[in-house]
Amino acid sequence: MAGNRTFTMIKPDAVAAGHIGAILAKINEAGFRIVAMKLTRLSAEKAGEFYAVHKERPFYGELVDFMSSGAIVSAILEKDNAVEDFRTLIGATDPSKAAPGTIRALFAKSIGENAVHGSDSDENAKIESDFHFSGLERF
Ligand code: 3AN
Repeated sequence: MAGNRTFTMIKPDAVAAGHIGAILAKINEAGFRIVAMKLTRLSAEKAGEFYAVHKERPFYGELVDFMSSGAIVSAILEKDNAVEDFRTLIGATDPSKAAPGTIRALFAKSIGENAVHGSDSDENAKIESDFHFSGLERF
């Protein structure tokens, strides 16, 4: 059975461009409830740990530099079928291939600076949520 929580980050490009409010509005309109949320910044070390699964990919260094380059919004979101439905809402990794109206089609600059993160499985949603939030920060 699909889980009902996913984890997201509004990435430094979208925060710097002033898109936090518009992206949160899309998330709420799509029926997600915000369980936890904060404005924060990842150190290079923490960004490297978060994206450790991509360590062997050629873009790993660029990804870590970018994700630690400025403030992000991290959040846990709740809805039936959360992981899959949120990935549909954000669109393809490459914004030029993202469906019209998706968050990445609307707000992302490039495949590297693509506005938002969304967990790719229930297992990773739990790991990523636990990386960013304690139990006391969830409502
Ligand atoms: P998604 O975020 O859609 O799950 P992944 O897991 O393939 O995509 O990639 C994780 C992150 O790595 C992406 N959100 C993006 O920021 C970055 N990334 C993926 N592919 C590239 C690439 N070819 N060049 C630069 N950065 C990339």
